[in-house]
Amino acid sequence: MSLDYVKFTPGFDTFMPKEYRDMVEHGPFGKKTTVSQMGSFKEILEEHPMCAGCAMTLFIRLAIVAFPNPEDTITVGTAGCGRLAISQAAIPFVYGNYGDQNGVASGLSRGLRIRFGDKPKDVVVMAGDGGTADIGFQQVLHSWFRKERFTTIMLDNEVYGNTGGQESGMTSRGAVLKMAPLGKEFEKMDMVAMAKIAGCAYIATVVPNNPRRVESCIKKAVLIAREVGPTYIQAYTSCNIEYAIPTDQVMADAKTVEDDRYKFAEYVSEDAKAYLAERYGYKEFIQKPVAAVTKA
Ligand SMILES: Cc1ncc(C[n+]2csc(CCOP(=O)(O)OP(=O)(O)O)c2C)c(N)n1
Ligand code: SF4
Repeated sequence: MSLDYVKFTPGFDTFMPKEYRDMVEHGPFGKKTTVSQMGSFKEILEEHPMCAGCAMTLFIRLAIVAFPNPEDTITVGTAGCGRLAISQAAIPFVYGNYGDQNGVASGLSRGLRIRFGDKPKDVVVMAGDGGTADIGFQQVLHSWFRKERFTTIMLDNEVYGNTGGQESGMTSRGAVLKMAPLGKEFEKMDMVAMAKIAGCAYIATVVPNNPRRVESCIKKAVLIAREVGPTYIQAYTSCNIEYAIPTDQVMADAKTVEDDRYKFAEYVSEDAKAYLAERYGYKEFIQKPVAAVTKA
């Protein structure tokens, strides 16, 4: 895991498939590519088997473009739709049992720190709302309380999409789904509040409509997790199949949901602000000098 792992092995370069060649020659490894440049470089995730128009796929694609050091990043996932795309990306992906992702990521992140010392190796979990808030809930919460330094991203499509439409803890109250025909009885879980109580150093809620915002959140979350503490991003990534959203209205739906109940919100701890300012030059977090108090 470094720039070396994407180089051609001497003697084999002429035999490598075109896709691989493109990735080495025109991929984002070792460069500072941004979402604004999408279309001008070979992306780490391009082809995938997700449903046409799936907003989750767009979000995953944006998230991967936003990784600050993709050549030094390992993604961790679990059962659910998202892994179908993440596993097609040209960076390492670890797949645990359903719900194990934050336990796996804890061990991986600790091991990488022992093995590579100061050289950052970023661990990013991406899992569905069922994997994060239901089946993996205990491991997610414990990784946060233990201050494990990696990023957790919930791909919140508010349903078990991969298994055909069961309600999850993140489904809104009253929502009717194929396998919840009477409507969900309980409120959507407040995972953001839980992340705050558990001591996450950075928390954000986003929708995929604003690629630059997604990029900014992912970058901050990954950088903060390197040294300060756990970080959490909750992304509304609608399931157009289970919620019957016509594919040409997926983005309009995301905008409506954002305005209605999924507003962009960001929490950055004081330690994380100082770290981003000092280490990475984030101007918005540079402390302004306190004006001197003069006695009359
Ligand atoms: C231990 C275990 N239980 C159940 C399953 C079946 N299963 C696979 S994906 C899934 C639901 C995924 O829902 P979510 O995590 O919300 O992700 P989505 O598919 O909606 O992205 C379930 C129940 C499994 N693979 N392993
Ligand atoms: S079932 Fe839903 S979440 Fe899964 S790939 Fe299809 S649209 Fe996306």
